[in-house]
Order: sequence, then C-alpha cells, then structure tokens
Amino acid sequence: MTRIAGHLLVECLIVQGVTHAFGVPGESYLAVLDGFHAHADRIRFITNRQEGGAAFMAEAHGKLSGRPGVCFVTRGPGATNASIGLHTAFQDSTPMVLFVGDVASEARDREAFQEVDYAAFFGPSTKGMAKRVERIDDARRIPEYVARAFTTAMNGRPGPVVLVLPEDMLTQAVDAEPLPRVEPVQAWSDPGALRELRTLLLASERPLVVAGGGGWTPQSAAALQRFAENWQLPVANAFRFQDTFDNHHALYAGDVGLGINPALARRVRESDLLIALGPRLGEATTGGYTLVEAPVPAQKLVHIHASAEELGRVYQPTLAIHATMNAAARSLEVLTAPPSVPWSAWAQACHADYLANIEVANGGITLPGTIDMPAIIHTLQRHLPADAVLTNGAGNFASWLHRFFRHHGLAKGHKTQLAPTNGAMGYGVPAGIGAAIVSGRTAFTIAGDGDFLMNGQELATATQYGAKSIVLLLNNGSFGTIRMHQEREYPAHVSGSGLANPDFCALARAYGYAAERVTHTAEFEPALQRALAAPVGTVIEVLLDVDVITTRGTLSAIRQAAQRAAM
Ligand SMILES: Cc1ncc(C[n+]2csc(CCOP(=O)(O)OP(=O)(O)O)c2C)c(N)n1
Repeated sequence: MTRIAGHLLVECLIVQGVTHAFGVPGESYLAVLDGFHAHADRIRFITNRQEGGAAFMAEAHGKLSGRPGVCFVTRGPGATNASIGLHTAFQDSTPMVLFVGDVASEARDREAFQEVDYAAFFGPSTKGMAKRVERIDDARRIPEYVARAFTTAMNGRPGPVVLVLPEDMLTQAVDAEPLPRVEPVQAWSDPGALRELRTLLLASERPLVVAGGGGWTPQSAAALQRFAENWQLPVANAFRFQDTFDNHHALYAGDVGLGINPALARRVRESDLLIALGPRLGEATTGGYTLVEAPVPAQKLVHIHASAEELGRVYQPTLAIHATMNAAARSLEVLTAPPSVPWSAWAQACHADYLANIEVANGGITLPGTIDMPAIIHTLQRHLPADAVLTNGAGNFASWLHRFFRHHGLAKGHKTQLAPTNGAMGYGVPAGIGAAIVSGRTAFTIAGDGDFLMNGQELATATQYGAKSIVLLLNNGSFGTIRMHQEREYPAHVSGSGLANPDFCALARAYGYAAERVTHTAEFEPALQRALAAPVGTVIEVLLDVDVITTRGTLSAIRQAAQRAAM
C-alpha cells in the first residue's frame, strides 16, 4: 500500500500499541498530524500547551504502562522545551520516545530556521538525556527505526529515545509496512549468582531489601512480595518508587530517599546485607553517597539491576546480578528459604519504625498556623480509591505526601505514584492530567505555588479533553525549598525565593476547573469530597504558613540553628 511517510509512522505507532501521543504541533511534521487525522479511531493525538507539559505527560504514560510514552514536538524551540521530560525519563528509567519534526534535508547544516544538532543536544551518554538519538532519512526505513526506538527504550535500563524526522522525508510516498510489536527482553541472572545470594542471606543477621527503579510490573512486584515473605525480609522502597512494595505490608520498612525517616537511615547503616533490587543507587537513594558509603559500602551489598552499566558504576558490590526485574523477582521467589531466620525481630522493628514515623501523635511535630498537613494527608488516604494515581513535582510540599501517604503497592495491580526522581519542578500537574487521560483513574496532584505555575497551563489540556485531576496546591508564597536552604546557609538573607502569586482559584476557574480555598484543616475534607464528586477537575488551594517547611521542623527553627552555629 502506498501512502505518505507521515501516515506510515502513525501506523507503526499503532502496531506498537500506542493509544495516545502527546505534543505541540509544528509545521515541520504536518504529514504526521495528517496521519493522526487518518487513524483517529485507533490513536489520539493530545494537543498540549507547552512541550514541557507534553513531554511530562508522555513520560507519565511510560511510567504507568511500562511501554514507551510518545511525544511529538517541532524542531529547535519545541525540542528544547521538551528536554525536561527527556531528562526526567532518563533519570527515572522510564521508556519514552520523543519525535522531533526537523528542517528539510536541503536546508540542513546551514543553521536553518530553528535548526539544532539533536545528537549533540540530547546526548546520548550514560548520564545524558537520551539512550539513543537517530534521524530517519529514508522513509522506507521508518518501521526499522521505530522498532529500534521502542526496543531501546524498553530493553535493559528503560529510558528515552529521540527520533528526528526531516520535513521532506515525511511527505515521501512509501509502500513499506510496519514491523510487528516489540517486547522488552528479559535478562536472567545466572544460577551461580543466585546460589551465592542465598549463601549471603544465610550468613546474614540484619538484611534489608531496597526495591525500586524502572521495569517493575504487577507480576514482578507480586514475586518480590513472595520472596520477602518466604525469607521474612524487611523491604524499603527507593526514592519516589514508593509504590513498588505494599506500604501496608508487615515487612514494609519505609522509603529510602530525601527526607528519610532517621530510624530507617539507622537501619540502613546497621544492616549487614543490603539487597538493592532495581534502584540505581543514585544520590537521593544513598543519602548523597554517605548513608551507603561510596565506593565501598560498610555492609555487604548485592546490587541487582537491569543495566550492566549501573553495576559497579559507583558502588563495588559484594555480588552484582545483571537481571531485569521480572526475571530477578521470579528467580528470587523460588529461592529456598530455611524454616526459620534469625532476623525476625529486626524485620518487625523495621516495620515498627515505619509506623511510628507516620502516626501523627508519635511524629512529634508542632505546626504553626491553622493547617495540620499530616491530618490532611490522612484525610486524603481515607477518601481516595486504592488505585488513585498520586503525582507531584519538586519542592518540600511533596514531603508531606511522601512521608504520610501509604501506597497499596504495584502487586495489587496498579502503579500509583508518578514522581520525578530527578526533582523536576512542574511534573505533577501534567503527569496527573496525562494519567487521567490515558487511564481514567482518579488523579491526585500535590503541588507548591512555584511548582504549579511551571506547567499550570496544562489545565487547559485537561478541560479540552474532558479529563479531571484534583490538585492540592500548597501556597506558601515562596520557593520554600530554596528559602529553607538559604536559611541554613545564609540565615535571614532571603534572596530570590519570594513569590507574589496570582489568585489561584480565579486562575483555576478560568481554565474550566472548580476551585476551593482552604484556610483551616477542617475545611479540607468537605472540599475534597466536593472535588471527588465534581464532573471537572478541582484546584484545592491550601494557604500554608511558610514556617511550615518540612515534616520535621519549622523554617524559624532552621534559621535559629544556623544562627547559633554561626556565633
Ligand atoms: C525545573 C526546576 N527548576 C528549579 C528547581 C530548583 N527548585 C527545587 S525546589 C524549588 C522550589 C519549589 O517551590 P514550591 O513549588 O513553591 O514548593 P515549596 O518548596 O515552597 O514547598 C526550586 C526552585 C527544580 N528542582 N526544578
């Protein structure tokens, strides 16, 4: 069948199972937009308002589905706007494919209108923004390039791939056919390594599993749970992968990330065998490479990862296992456990530490003002359905959710946390809307006033497509996280971190959202109930005293401590 290349490209996406593509249109890829028009019954092009929002929605779709999220942008200005989503997909190990409409071949290398060198700009590198960057010059090879992009995005450590599409290539007549759907390849550990792991476990007294990273499925999470139960192993989740292991399980130990429970930090230090199952062992998951000492950890370390490049990259593990999560978890669940283990009390204590950290009465937090943030998160927990998707960007506001919210775990069937491990502000709003569009599940976003405005324009996208998200906007009139660091390093010198904000409720209504303003804790529950029942999305603005800056202490306490230290 002969048709233009832009149509063939869309057919290839349909074969790969893509149901939604996010993007901002550009004159550089009109032929692809025409392909979406031709196949509108099988694939939806979602028009975003800024490429940052589009790339975040695609990344969120990749996280939710485990298959590459797809984003389309135009050349220089569009591609550079989208780069934040690629960086997030790279650091979060999320499969994603970014298509960039490019200048026509005849104008290439003249620094034509909006021309950018994508290979130079996006990497590829092992700490870049893309696993692979390729340009399709021959329309007949579109099926090959698309199949390779999807394979690369999913295989090993998942991540983003960029495909560049010269404008003139997209209008060529072509009679090639799509290649079949590709599936990620499983990498299995060798049986010898598993025997060695068993020997290490049998010699251990205080083992701890840290689970997370990309590539998990409900099946692998269920296998992890059976492994933990067979061996009575305490399991912590890695930074912003808090839905990997069920937070309600008696073996759950909490999350290892920024704002870690100090009691869990002690447990990590005291453990004699750390099994890192899937996480990359990056800065946030290792307490800045000090909680777990780099490059040689104090305890025995078993690192299991889908990418050979990550094994031994920073840490010298006692045992490195190169395996994808499905394969690893399925091997571990059949590892024969002894009738009893010597660490039962240790495992129980790990879970008790976790519970003590989330029970408000025991948290020992005295908050200034009229808003009780732990109580608000507990209210949220009572009302949200178990499969609700929770999203956030970057800022201290997220720490309330991270500390007090309990995820039901991927083994129950759903990924419920979408949060950027690279600390990208502006992620939460589009991720929530993207999740609502592709899954129809309840999407709940927590945002700061600074974070919200980085992609608040995507509320227009939600309204355009009849998608509904609920946004809890914590308005403290400040880039509060930066203010906190300032008070620590330069006490009482507030510089560049203050914000004069718009009327967020009026802004939300202008976009077609409902709006609620909460000034006292008791107002939150009825506002949330109205938001859950409303046919459209809602922004619930909570006015928060800037002094309420962390879950463990106030801004004034941080300033006073810094001033005392300087004396
Ligand atoms: C895209 C991006 N720009 C800048 C930063 C640096 N940064 C981290 S947190 C933060 C402030 C967040 O402010 P807000 O959303 O109001 O939340 P708060 O810290 O007050 O809770 C900034 C500027 C970042 N992480 N990401």
